[in-house]
Amino acid sequence: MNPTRSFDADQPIAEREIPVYEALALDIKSRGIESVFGLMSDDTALFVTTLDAIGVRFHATRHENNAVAMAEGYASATGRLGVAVIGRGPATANALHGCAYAQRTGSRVLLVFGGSSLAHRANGAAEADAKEFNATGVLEAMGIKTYVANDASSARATLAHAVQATGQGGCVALLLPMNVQFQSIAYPGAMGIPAPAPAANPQRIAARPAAIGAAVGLLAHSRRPLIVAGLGAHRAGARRALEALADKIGAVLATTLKAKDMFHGNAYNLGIVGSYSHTTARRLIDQADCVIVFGAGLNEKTTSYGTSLPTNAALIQVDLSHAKIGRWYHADLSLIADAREAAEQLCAALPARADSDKAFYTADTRERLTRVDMAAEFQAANTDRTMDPRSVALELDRMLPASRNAVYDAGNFLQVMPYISGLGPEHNKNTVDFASVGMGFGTAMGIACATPERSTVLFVGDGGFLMTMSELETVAREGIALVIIVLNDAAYGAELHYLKMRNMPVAAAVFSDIDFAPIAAGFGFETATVRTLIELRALAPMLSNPQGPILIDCKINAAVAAPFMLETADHEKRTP
Ligand SMILES: Cc1ncc(C[n+]2csc(CCOP(=O)(O)OP(=O)(O)O)c2C)c(N)n1
Ligand SMILES: [Mg+2]
Repeated sequence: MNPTRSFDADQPIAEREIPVYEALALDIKSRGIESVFGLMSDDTALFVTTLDAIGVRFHATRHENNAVAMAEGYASATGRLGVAVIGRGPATANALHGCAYAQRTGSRVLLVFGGSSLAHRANGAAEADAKEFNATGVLEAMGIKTYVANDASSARATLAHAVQATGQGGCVALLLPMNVQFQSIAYPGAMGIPAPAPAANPQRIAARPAAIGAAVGLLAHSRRPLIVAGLGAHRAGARRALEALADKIGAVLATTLKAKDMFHGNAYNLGIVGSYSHTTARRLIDQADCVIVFGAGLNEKTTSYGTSLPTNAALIQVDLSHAKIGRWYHADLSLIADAREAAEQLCAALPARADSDKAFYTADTRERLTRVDMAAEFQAANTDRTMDPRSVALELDRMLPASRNAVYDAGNFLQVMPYISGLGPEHNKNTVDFASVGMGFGTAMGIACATPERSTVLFVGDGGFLMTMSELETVAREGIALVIIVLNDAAYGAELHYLKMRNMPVAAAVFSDIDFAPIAAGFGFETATVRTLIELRALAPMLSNPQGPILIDCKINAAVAAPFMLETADHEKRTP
């Protein structure tokens, strides 16, 4: 690469031809893409260096999975295209977990991979490439549409097609074989097609009038309706429409875990349905005589294996996807529609209801909900050297800035989620789409990069942290102001409880008590090790306005099993 060359996507480079990788970099820039995430290999080093040189910032991670997670976090926080650039062969193999995860989130991510040269396959003469790997086969098997830049003359068009395909949501892969990247082509100027912006509401599909009529008929008999909203409803921008519908029919409002805090501030907000529910919510949900579900798949986590919703209540399920209707739970009536559109249709079609027919809408319900005290939901199990994770969560909830993004890895510690309040689903990122451990750290870095104006806090177990802690270096090098809360039970807590509940020895799931703070301090983090709530409270000045990278190693009591662990074990006992 000639360092004196000026890179400008809109200027014809008439004087000579340029390598394909450079043309692709210029095209990426011309689409308004400002950041890419990755870990370079020999086949992508020139490409990412060129991207960075022309002003498309290359954020380098220390593991490929975390680069893909970072691109997904960036995409989910901005609604823009997330781009990850990953090497071929072993690097691609390293990234596959992240790819499977990102694919399941539905975020728009372009996965650019290097590829072995195609030429030697044609003439059988080129040297062997130990990194050769059937990436297309693997990625397609994972359900990821994969484009290959087969030759220099069509490479730019292939990039354009791949970017275009991300407009449908989800991940799209683009393979760039080395021999194609390094050929030269004329570059008459940028293709000038911006990356497809996500439509505010891409599919505002209305429900069939007959289905609305049937739903109105069911709701006419309901005195105590419950509205359950999932991430689909949040993505459809349905909050106001659902609140208006609730108000009209006297419904209480709840969400799935993924749509946590969607009804934050509403007087009839019950919080989360399922094992994360508080006692008051459970009691009110039990009284519901009709449940209307918007944009939620109703998996066993939401329904607590079929026990969290009253079984005798009629259930109306609203979803854009036929495949989601009745998939995991029964649906008595289905509306194939956009959540917001259907809520508005129902609101318009339903007759006004007298206050006396809104059995949930009483001063008593409102008072019970304002009196909810999460600290009274459990008996704190603090010990001399460890804290109850729920107490830690309640303390942190008070201490961390109110305007924050919370990102969660996965494990037994996820039981802290209901104790940490949030401003809405867009500020809570739960990375369990693939039930993975290890997607939290990268995602949190991507979200923090995308939204530097607000604090991003990663909640991670010690096991998930051990899997991804190489990224401490990335946070420090990139100057990402991330707060990492390690919920350290010195164990794979989820497996520990899994084994314990089945009367098996737990030794293989237990670690030594690792002190992570000095390790993070070595990377330049501000750190603390905390064993008591008093020590934790003393960190208020550090946590109330975090400026640089912070890591708090919270030693928590491994004996506290998450309610969802107990539910799974109970379900197993009930199922032959
Ligand atoms: C990639 C991956 N590996 C393994 C698992 C199985 N698994 C689920 S939870 C868990 C324990 C995670 O430990 P930690 O991060 O310390 O959280 P804890 O359960 O202790 O709260 C493991 C190993 C998984 N879900 N994903
Ligand atoms: Mg643990």
